[in-house]
Amino acid sequence: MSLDQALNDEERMAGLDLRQLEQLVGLVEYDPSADPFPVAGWDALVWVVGNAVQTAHFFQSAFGMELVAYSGPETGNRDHHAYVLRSGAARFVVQGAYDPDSPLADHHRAHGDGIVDIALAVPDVDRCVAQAHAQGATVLDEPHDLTDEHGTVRMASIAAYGDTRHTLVDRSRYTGRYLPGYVAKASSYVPRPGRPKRLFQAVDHVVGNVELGAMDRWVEFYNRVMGFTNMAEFIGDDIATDYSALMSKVVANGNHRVKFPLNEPAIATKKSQIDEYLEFYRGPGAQHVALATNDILATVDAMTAEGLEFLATPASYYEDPELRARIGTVRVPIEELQRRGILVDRDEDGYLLQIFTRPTGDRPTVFFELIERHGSLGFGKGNFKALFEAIEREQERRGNF
Ligand code: TYF
Ligand code: FE
Repeated sequence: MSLDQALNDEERMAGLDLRQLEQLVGLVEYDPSADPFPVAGWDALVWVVGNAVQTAHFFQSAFGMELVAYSGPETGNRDHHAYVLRSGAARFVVQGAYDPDSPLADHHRAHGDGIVDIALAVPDVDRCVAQAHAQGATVLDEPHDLTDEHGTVRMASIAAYGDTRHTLVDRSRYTGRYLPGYVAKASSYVPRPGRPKRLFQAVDHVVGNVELGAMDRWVEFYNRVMGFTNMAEFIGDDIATDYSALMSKVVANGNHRVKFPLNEPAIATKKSQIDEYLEFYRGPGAQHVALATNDILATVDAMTAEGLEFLATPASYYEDPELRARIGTVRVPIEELQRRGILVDRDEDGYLLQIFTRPTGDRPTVFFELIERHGSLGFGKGNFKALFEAIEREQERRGNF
Protein backbone atom coordinates (compact mmCIF):
# COMPACT_ATOMS: atom_id res chain seq x y z
CA MET A 1 0.00 0.00 0.00
CA SER A 2 1.39 3.38 -0.89
CA LEU A 3 1.38 6.00 1.78
CA ASP A 4 -1.26 7.96 -0.08
CA GLN A 5 -3.75 5.13 0.29
CA ALA A 6 -2.93 4.82 3.96
CA LEU A 7 -4.97 7.81 5.13
CA ASN A 8 -8.40 6.66 6.24
CA ASP A 9 -11.62 8.58 5.72
CA GLU A 10 -11.83 9.64 9.33
CA GLU A 11 -8.35 11.08 9.27
CA ARG A 12 -9.18 12.89 6.05
CA MET A 13 -12.38 14.24 7.62
CA ALA A 14 -10.37 15.38 10.63
CA GLY A 15 -8.43 17.58 8.21
CA LEU A 16 -5.16 15.69 8.52
CA ASP A 17 -3.00 15.18 5.51
CA LEU A 18 -0.73 12.26 5.10
CA ARG A 19 2.60 14.05 5.11
CA GLN A 20 1.54 15.56 8.42
CA LEU A 21 0.62 12.18 9.85
CA GLU A 22 3.72 10.56 8.43
CA GLN A 23 5.81 13.12 10.26
CA LEU A 24 3.66 13.05 13.39
CA VAL A 25 3.78 9.33 14.07
CA GLY A 26 6.54 8.07 11.73
CA LEU A 27 4.61 6.07 9.11
CA VAL A 28 6.41 3.68 6.76
CA GLU A 29 5.38 2.01 3.48
CA TYR A 30 4.36 -1.65 3.56
CA ASP A 31 2.46 -4.23 1.55
CA PRO A 32 -0.52 -5.62 3.50
CA SER A 33 -1.33 -8.29 0.87
CA ALA A 34 1.25 -10.70 2.31
CA ASP A 35 0.27 -9.91 5.92
CA PRO A 36 -1.85 -12.65 7.60
CA PHE A 37 -3.11 -10.07 10.14
CA PRO A 38 -3.23 -6.68 8.42
CA VAL A 39 -3.77 -3.79 10.83
CA ALA A 40 -4.55 -0.36 9.35
CA GLY A 41 -4.24 1.69 12.55
CA TRP A 42 -5.89 2.57 15.85
CA ASP A 43 -9.67 2.37 16.15
CA ALA A 44 -10.16 3.52 19.75
CA LEU A 45 -8.73 3.42 23.24
CA VAL A 46 -11.57 2.21 25.44
CA TRP A 47 -11.36 3.15 29.12
CA VAL A 48 -13.17 1.93 32.19
CA VAL A 49 -13.22 4.64 34.83
CA GLY A 50 -14.88 5.30 38.18
CA ASN A 51 -16.82 8.28 36.87
CA ALA A 52 -17.29 8.48 33.10
CA VAL A 53 -19.39 11.64 33.41
CA GLN A 54 -16.45 13.50 34.92
CA THR A 55 -13.67 11.80 32.93
CA ALA A 56 -15.43 12.79 29.71
CA HIS A 57 -15.35 16.36 30.96
CA PHE A 58 -11.64 16.04 31.84
CA PHE A 59 -10.74 14.83 28.34
CA GLN A 60 -12.62 17.80 26.89
CA SER A 61 -11.14 20.43 29.19
CA ALA A 62 -7.58 19.25 29.88
CA PHE A 63 -7.03 17.31 26.61
CA GLY A 64 -9.10 19.51 24.30
CA MET A 65 -11.04 16.53 22.96
CA GLU A 66 -14.38 16.83 21.24
CA LEU A 67 -17.40 14.87 22.46
CA VAL A 68 -19.03 13.13 19.48
CA ALA A 69 -21.25 10.28 20.73
CA TYR A 70 -22.89 8.85 23.81
CA SER A 71 -24.57 5.74 25.12
CA GLY A 72 -26.30 5.49 28.50
CA PRO A 73 -29.58 4.92 30.30
CA GLU A 74 -31.34 7.61 28.22
CA THR A 75 -30.45 5.70 25.04
CA GLY A 76 -31.44 2.29 26.41
CA ASN A 77 -28.05 1.28 27.83
CA ARG A 78 -28.90 0.51 31.46
CA ASP A 79 -25.48 -0.99 32.22
CA HIS A 80 -23.09 1.93 31.80
CA HIS A 81 -22.39 5.41 30.50
CA ALA A 82 -20.07 5.65 27.49
CA TYR A 83 -18.74 8.88 25.99
CA VAL A 84 -16.89 8.94 22.66
CA LEU A 85 -14.29 11.69 22.28
CA ARG A 86 -12.13 12.66 19.33
CA SER A 87 -9.00 14.68 18.69
CA GLY A 88 -7.81 14.50 15.10
CA ALA A 89 -7.36 10.82 14.27
CA ALA A 90 -7.54 9.75 17.93
CA ARG A 91 -10.67 8.30 19.49
CA PHE A 92 -11.19 7.61 23.21
CA VAL A 93 -14.26 5.86 24.61
CA VAL A 94 -14.83 6.42 28.32
CA GLN A 95 -17.08 3.94 30.12
CA GLY A 96 -18.32 3.92 33.70
CA ALA A 97 -20.84 1.62 35.46
CA TYR A 98 -24.44 2.84 35.82
CA ASP A 99 -25.80 -0.46 37.14
CA PRO A 100 -23.98 -1.28 40.42
CA ASP A 101 -23.86 -4.90 39.22
CA SER A 102 -22.26 -3.97 35.90
CA PRO A 103 -19.13 -5.99 35.04
CA LEU A 104 -17.48 -2.60 34.56
CA ALA A 105 -17.86 -1.95 38.30
CA ASP A 106 -15.89 -5.15 38.96
CA HIS A 107 -13.27 -4.13 36.43
CA HIS A 108 -12.90 -0.78 38.13
CA ARG A 109 -12.75 -2.36 41.58
CA ALA A 110 -9.81 -4.47 40.45
CA HIS A 111 -7.89 -2.09 38.22
CA GLY A 112 -9.01 1.45 38.94
CA ASP A 113 -9.19 3.77 35.92
CA GLY A 114 -7.53 2.14 32.93
CA ILE A 115 -7.64 0.97 29.34
CA VAL A 116 -9.73 -2.16 28.86
CA ASP A 117 -9.52 -2.30 25.07
CA ILE A 118 -6.90 -1.14 22.59
CA ALA A 119 -9.17 -1.43 19.57
CA LEU A 120 -7.52 -1.65 16.16
CA ALA A 121 -8.84 -0.82 12.70
CA VAL A 122 -8.50 -3.81 10.38
CA PRO A 123 -9.70 -4.19 6.78
CA ASP A 124 -10.62 -7.89 7.22
CA VAL A 125 -11.78 -9.01 10.67
CA ASP A 126 -12.32 -12.63 9.62
CA ARG A 127 -8.85 -12.99 8.18
CA CYS A 128 -7.30 -11.69 11.42
CA VAL A 129 -9.39 -14.00 13.58
CA ALA A 130 -8.54 -17.02 11.37
CA GLN A 131 -4.86 -16.19 11.94
CA ALA A 132 -5.46 -15.71 15.69
CA HIS A 133 -7.07 -19.18 15.89
CA ALA A 134 -4.33 -20.75 13.79
CA GLN A 135 -1.72 -19.33 16.15
CA GLY A 136 -3.54 -20.41 19.30
CA ALA A 137 -4.49 -16.92 20.50
CA THR A 138 -7.49 -16.47 22.81
CA VAL A 139 -10.47 -15.25 20.78
CA LEU A 140 -12.84 -13.57 23.24
CA ASP A 141 -15.50 -12.63 20.68
CA GLU A 142 -15.88 -14.28 17.30
CA PRO A 143 -16.48 -12.04 14.26
CA HIS A 144 -19.97 -10.55 14.29
CA ASP A 145 -21.88 -7.66 12.74
CA LEU A 146 -23.51 -4.73 14.53
CA THR A 147 -26.07 -2.97 12.35
CA ASP A 148 -28.25 0.13 12.57
CA GLU A 149 -29.61 2.71 10.11
CA HIS A 150 -26.04 3.96 9.46
CA GLY A 151 -24.75 0.62 8.24
CA THR A 152 -22.79 -2.30 9.60
CA VAL A 153 -19.65 -2.62 11.71
CA ARG A 154 -17.87 -5.98 11.78
CA MET A 155 -15.83 -6.76 14.87
CA ALA A 156 -14.17 -9.45 16.97
CA SER A 157 -11.94 -9.43 20.06
CA ILE A 158 -8.76 -11.19 21.08
CA ALA A 159 -7.11 -11.27 24.49
CA ALA A 160 -3.91 -9.31 25.16
CA TYR A 161 -1.92 -8.88 28.39
CA GLY A 162 -3.82 -8.96 31.70
CA ASP A 163 -7.50 -8.05 31.27
CA THR A 164 -6.67 -5.95 28.20
CA ARG A 165 -8.15 -6.89 24.84
CA HIS A 166 -7.79 -5.93 21.21
CA THR A 167 -11.12 -5.49 19.48
CA LEU A 168 -10.63 -5.65 15.71
CA VAL A 169 -12.95 -3.28 13.94
CA ASP A 170 -13.96 -2.90 10.29
CA ARG A 171 -16.14 0.20 10.00
CA SER A 172 -15.75 0.58 6.21
CA ARG A 173 -19.50 -0.05 5.73
CA TYR A 174 -20.59 2.29 8.53
CA THR A 175 -21.29 6.03 8.48
CA GLY A 176 -22.46 6.53 12.09
CA ARG A 177 -20.47 8.34 14.77
CA TYR A 178 -19.11 5.26 16.54
CA LEU A 179 -21.14 2.07 16.85
CA PRO A 180 -24.78 1.03 16.74
CA GLY A 181 -26.29 1.82 20.15
CA TYR A 182 -24.63 5.23 20.35
CA VAL A 183 -26.27 8.57 19.60
CA ALA A 184 -24.52 11.68 18.30
CA LYS A 185 -23.72 14.09 21.10
CA ALA A 186 -21.82 17.36 20.82
CA SER A 187 -19.62 19.05 23.40
CA SER A 188 -21.27 21.62 25.64
CA TYR A 189 -17.81 22.43 26.98
CA VAL A 190 -16.51 25.79 25.70
CA PRO A 191 -12.70 26.05 25.49
CA ARG A 192 -11.06 29.15 26.88
CA PRO A 193 -10.46 31.89 24.25
CA GLY A 194 -7.26 31.52 22.24
CA ARG A 195 -6.79 27.83 22.97
CA PRO A 196 -5.56 25.86 19.91
CA LYS A 197 -8.41 24.02 18.17
CA ARG A 198 -6.74 20.68 18.82
CA LEU A 199 -4.16 19.76 21.46
CA PHE A 200 -3.09 16.52 19.77
CA GLN A 201 -3.62 14.92 16.37
CA ALA A 202 -3.12 11.18 16.84
CA VAL A 203 -2.12 8.35 19.16
CA ASP A 204 1.57 7.59 18.68
CA HIS A 205 2.07 4.54 20.93
CA VAL A 206 0.52 2.67 23.84
CA VAL A 207 2.85 1.01 26.32
CA GLY A 208 2.02 -2.25 28.09
CA ASN A 209 3.44 -3.29 31.46
CA VAL A 210 3.70 -7.06 31.89
CA GLU A 211 4.98 -9.31 34.70
CA LEU A 212 8.61 -10.14 35.35
CA GLY A 213 9.77 -12.56 32.67
CA ALA A 214 6.73 -12.04 30.39
CA MET A 215 8.04 -9.34 28.04
CA ASP A 216 9.57 -11.73 25.50
CA ARG A 217 6.42 -13.87 25.50
CA TRP A 218 4.30 -10.82 24.61
CA VAL A 219 6.77 -9.63 21.99
CA GLU A 220 6.54 -13.11 20.50
CA PHE A 221 2.71 -12.96 20.66
CA TYR A 222 2.65 -9.72 18.66
CA ASN A 223 5.21 -11.15 16.20
CA ARG A 224 3.59 -14.54 15.67
CA VAL A 225 -0.14 -13.81 16.00
CA MET A 226 -0.38 -10.24 14.71
CA GLY A 227 2.63 -10.05 12.39
CA PHE A 228 4.11 -7.05 14.24
CA THR A 229 7.85 -6.52 13.85
CA ASN A 230 10.40 -5.43 16.43
CA MET A 231 11.61 -1.85 16.35
CA ALA A 232 15.21 -0.96 17.07
CA GLU A 233 14.70 0.70 20.43
CA PHE A 234 14.89 -1.44 23.55
CA ILE A 235 16.14 -1.34 27.12
CA GLY A 236 18.13 -4.46 27.93
CA ASP A 237 19.86 -5.86 31.01
CA ASP A 238 22.78 -3.55 30.48
CA ILE A 239 21.02 -0.32 31.35
CA ALA A 240 18.07 -1.82 33.23
CA THR A 241 19.73 -2.32 36.59
CA ASP A 242 21.73 0.90 36.48
CA TYR A 243 18.76 3.21 36.77
CA SER A 244 15.64 2.24 34.86
CA ALA A 245 14.67 -0.92 36.80
CA LEU A 246 12.78 -2.04 33.72
CA MET A 247 13.34 -3.82 30.45
CA SER A 248 11.54 -2.77 27.31
CA LYS A 249 11.08 -3.85 23.69
CA VAL A 250 8.93 -2.26 20.99
CA VAL A 251 6.73 -3.94 18.37
CA ALA A 252 4.90 -2.19 15.53
CA ASN A 253 2.38 -3.08 12.84
CA GLY A 254 3.34 -3.00 9.15
CA ASN A 255 2.85 0.73 8.54
CA HIS A 256 4.11 1.67 12.06
CA ARG A 257 0.92 3.52 12.93
CA VAL A 258 0.46 1.16 15.85
CA LYS A 259 3.48 0.90 18.14
CA PHE A 260 3.49 -1.11 21.37
CA PRO A 261 6.46 -0.79 23.70
CA LEU A 262 6.29 -3.60 26.28
CA ASN A 263 7.92 -3.22 29.69
CA GLU A 264 8.71 -5.74 32.39
CA PRO A 265 10.27 -4.99 35.77
CA ALA A 266 13.98 -5.59 36.09
CA ILE A 267 15.46 -7.13 39.19
CA ALA A 268 17.07 -4.16 40.87
CA THR A 269 17.93 -3.06 44.36
CA LYS A 270 14.91 -0.77 44.41
CA LYS A 271 11.25 -1.38 43.63
CA SER A 272 10.72 -0.83 39.93
CA GLN A 273 8.12 1.67 38.70
CA ILE A 274 6.75 -1.34 36.78
CA ASP A 275 6.31 -3.28 40.06
CA GLU A 276 4.46 -0.30 41.46
CA TYR A 277 2.16 -0.29 38.44
CA LEU A 278 1.55 -4.07 38.58
CA GLU A 279 0.76 -3.84 42.30
CA PHE A 280 -1.71 -0.98 41.95
CA TYR A 281 -3.28 -2.07 38.65
CA ARG A 282 -3.54 -5.59 40.07
CA GLY A 283 -1.78 -7.09 37.09
CA PRO A 284 -0.56 -6.25 33.59
CA GLY A 285 -2.12 -3.39 31.68
CA ALA A 286 -1.62 -0.30 29.56
CA GLN A 287 0.86 2.04 31.25
CA HIS A 288 1.04 5.16 29.12
CA VAL A 289 -0.50 6.60 26.01
CA ALA A 290 1.71 8.83 23.86
CA LEU A 291 -0.19 11.53 22.00
CA ALA A 292 1.32 13.04 18.86
CA THR A 293 1.19 16.83 18.68
CA ASN A 294 2.60 19.21 16.08
CA ASP A 295 3.12 21.94 18.67
CA ILE A 296 4.12 20.48 22.01
CA LEU A 297 4.76 23.94 23.50
CA ALA A 298 1.22 25.15 22.81
CA THR A 299 -0.19 21.80 23.97
CA VAL A 300 1.71 21.87 27.27
CA ASP A 301 0.66 25.48 27.84
CA ALA A 302 -3.01 24.74 27.16
CA MET A 303 -3.02 21.60 29.32
CA THR A 304 -1.17 23.33 32.15
CA ALA A 305 -3.71 26.18 32.05
CA GLU A 306 -6.37 23.51 32.64
CA GLY A 307 -4.54 22.17 35.68
CA LEU A 308 -2.85 19.08 34.20
CA GLU A 309 0.46 18.30 35.93
CA PHE A 310 3.63 17.20 34.15
CA LEU A 311 6.74 15.58 35.58
CA ALA A 312 9.33 18.17 36.52
CA THR A 313 12.70 18.12 34.76
CA PRO A 314 15.67 19.45 36.76
CA ALA A 315 17.68 22.42 35.43
CA SER A 316 20.75 20.15 35.34
CA TYR A 317 19.18 18.31 32.38
CA TYR A 318 19.27 21.44 30.22
CA GLU A 319 22.67 22.54 31.50
CA ASP A 320 24.35 19.22 30.70
CA PRO A 321 26.94 20.13 28.01
CA GLU A 322 26.86 16.58 26.64
CA LEU A 323 23.12 16.80 26.04
CA ARG A 324 23.44 20.26 24.51
CA ALA A 325 26.08 19.01 22.08
CA ARG A 326 24.12 15.89 21.19
CA ILE A 327 20.76 17.56 20.49
CA GLY A 328 22.19 20.42 18.43
CA THR A 329 19.63 22.90 17.15
CA VAL A 330 15.91 22.26 17.57
CA ARG A 331 13.00 24.41 16.38
CA VAL A 332 12.87 26.56 19.55
CA PRO A 333 15.45 27.90 22.01
CA ILE A 334 16.28 25.40 24.78
CA GLU A 335 14.98 27.95 27.31
CA GLU A 336 11.46 27.50 25.87
CA LEU A 337 11.73 23.77 26.50
CA GLN A 338 13.24 24.23 29.96
CA ARG A 339 10.45 26.57 31.05
CA ARG A 340 7.97 23.75 30.41
CA GLY A 341 10.14 20.74 31.30
CA ILE A 342 10.07 19.34 27.75
CA LEU A 343 12.73 16.69 26.98
CA VAL A 344 14.70 16.41 23.71
CA ASP A 345 16.25 13.39 22.06
CA ARG A 346 18.08 13.01 18.77
CA ASP A 347 19.06 9.94 16.77
CA GLU A 348 20.35 9.29 13.25
CA ASP A 349 16.92 10.05 11.73
CA GLY A 350 16.11 13.32 13.48
CA TYR A 351 14.87 14.51 16.84
CA LEU A 352 11.83 14.40 19.07
CA LEU A 353 10.40 16.49 21.89
CA GLN A 354 8.50 14.73 24.67
CA ILE A 355 7.02 15.27 28.12
CA PHE A 356 5.17 13.05 30.59
CA THR A 357 2.20 13.75 32.84
CA ARG A 358 1.88 12.53 36.39
CA PRO A 359 -0.62 9.66 36.77
CA THR A 360 -4.04 11.05 35.83
CA GLY A 361 -6.15 8.73 38.01
CA ASP A 362 -6.22 7.91 41.71
CA ARG A 363 -3.79 4.99 41.47
CA PRO A 364 -0.12 5.38 40.44
CA THR A 365 -0.79 3.55 37.17
CA VAL A 366 -1.80 5.20 33.88
CA PHE A 367 -0.21 8.40 32.59
CA PHE A 368 0.24 10.26 29.30
CA GLU A 369 3.12 11.37 27.13
CA LEU A 370 3.10 14.17 24.58
CA ILE A 371 5.45 13.67 21.65
CA GLU A 372 6.44 15.94 18.76
CA ARG A 373 8.48 14.03 16.19
CA HIS A 374 10.92 15.65 13.78
CA GLY A 375 12.20 12.62 11.89
CA SER A 376 13.12 10.51 14.90
CA LEU A 377 11.33 7.16 14.95
CA GLY A 378 12.52 6.39 18.48
CA PHE A 379 10.97 6.74 21.93
CA GLY A 380 13.44 9.06 23.65
CA LYS A 381 16.16 6.60 24.62
CA GLY A 382 18.55 9.45 25.43
CA ASN A 383 16.04 10.68 28.01
CA PHE A 384 15.49 7.39 29.79
CA LYS A 385 17.91 8.19 32.62
CA ALA A 386 16.48 11.67 33.34
CA LEU A 387 12.93 10.41 32.87
CA PHE A 388 13.24 7.38 35.11
CA GLU A 389 14.88 9.47 37.80
CA ALA A 390 11.93 11.86 37.63
CA ILE A 391 9.47 8.95 37.85
CA GLU A 392 11.37 7.55 40.83
CA ARG A 393 11.25 10.91 42.62
CA GLU A 394 7.45 10.73 42.31
CA GLN A 395 7.46 7.10 43.48
CA GLU A 396 9.44 8.16 46.54
CA ARG A 397 6.96 10.96 47.30
CA ARG A 398 4.21 8.33 47.26
CA GLY A 399 6.21 6.12 49.64
CA ASN A 400 6.39 3.24 47.12
CA PHE A 401 10.11 2.81 46.74
O1 TYF B 1 7.43 4.61 25.45
C1 TYF B 1 8.60 4.68 25.76
O2 TYF B 1 9.36 3.75 25.60
C2 TYF B 1 9.11 5.97 26.33
C3 TYF B 1 9.92 5.78 27.55
O3 TYF B 1 7.98 3.49 32.20
C4 TYF B 1 9.29 5.16 28.72
O4 TYF B 1 8.08 6.84 26.52
C5 TYF B 1 9.44 3.83 28.94
C6 TYF B 1 8.98 3.26 30.10
C7 TYF B 1 8.37 4.06 31.06
C8 TYF B 1 8.18 5.40 30.83
C9 TYF B 1 8.64 5.94 29.65
FE1 FE C 1 6.42 6.49 25.45
